[in-house]
Amino acid sequence: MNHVAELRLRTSKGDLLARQELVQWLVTSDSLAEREEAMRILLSACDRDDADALLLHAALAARGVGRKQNFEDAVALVAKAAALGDERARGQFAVLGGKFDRELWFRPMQLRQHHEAPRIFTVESFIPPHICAWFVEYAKTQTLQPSTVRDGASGVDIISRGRSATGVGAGALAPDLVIQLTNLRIAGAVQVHVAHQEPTTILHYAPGQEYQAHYDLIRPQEEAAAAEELRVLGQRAATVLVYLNDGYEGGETYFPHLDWGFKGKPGDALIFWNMSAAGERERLSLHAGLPVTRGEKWLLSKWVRQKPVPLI
Ligand SMILES: O=C(O)CCC(=O)C(=O)O
Repeated sequence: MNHVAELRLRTSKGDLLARQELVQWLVTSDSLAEREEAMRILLSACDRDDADALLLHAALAARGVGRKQNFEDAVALVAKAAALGDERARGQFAVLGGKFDRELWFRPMQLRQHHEAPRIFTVESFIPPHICAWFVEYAKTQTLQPSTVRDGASGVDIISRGRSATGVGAGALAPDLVIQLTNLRIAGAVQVHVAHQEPTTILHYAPGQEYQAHYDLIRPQEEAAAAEELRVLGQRAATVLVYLNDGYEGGETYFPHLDWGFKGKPGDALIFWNMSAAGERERLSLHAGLPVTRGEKWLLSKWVRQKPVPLI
């Protein structure tokens, strides 16, 4: 039995987790009939006051997946889930200020350029501190996993001493409107459609933890192992880092070839292009998260691909 057939069966037996996953698979299907089926299943669960369904619907409304994009609808769906007593929804609703604040999420941003090759920019107050706090709280409610790096020879993600932070991911259809709106703001900053984004990662560095100098792009010697990935997704064209807290020492993001580093205030963003505008690898994009020497560092990390990334 294929995965979707199995999810259908489990859903028919009342498995709510399977239903959420089934909706995600069907809503991203190439088949119109399956996308319509997804929305029928989801809307009927929303009508039954199912908070999980309402939060997933809110994420789809924000992304414009399976339905028309509408941010006011998205907030209304979160409000309904919050009124039902769902804790995650209450948290999202509170942090959103109970409304869709277009001024906050889509306000113009000032990119300050620091380097030409690679193109490196910073944005002050990219998101406000209370949204940063939301991300940190979100991560704290999840089980932080050891971060991984790509093994150049096999192309497989492995745990490495060179990347000692832990982290938690949130996929493209994460039922969290704050994450969805932040992704759209990131898309605005890099001027690349949100569909090109890899999942959001929230990284946590304890004292002594670091991310040693590395490239986010796939290097020539890794191309063979990553051939299929390159064909489907292209390179990691850009990296966006949003600093989520302060009060720690060390932990600067540092570019050794440029002898330049940045450590943002909570809500500041660092944007750098691993690929040049002409589509060449940026050799000087080598960068590191220097060891944290005191306190803890929380960071939102987003990689933006040259091609759209499957939603699930
Ligand atoms: O922690 C940092 O400042 C750097 C993170 C990083 O290099 C990455 O996520 O690619």
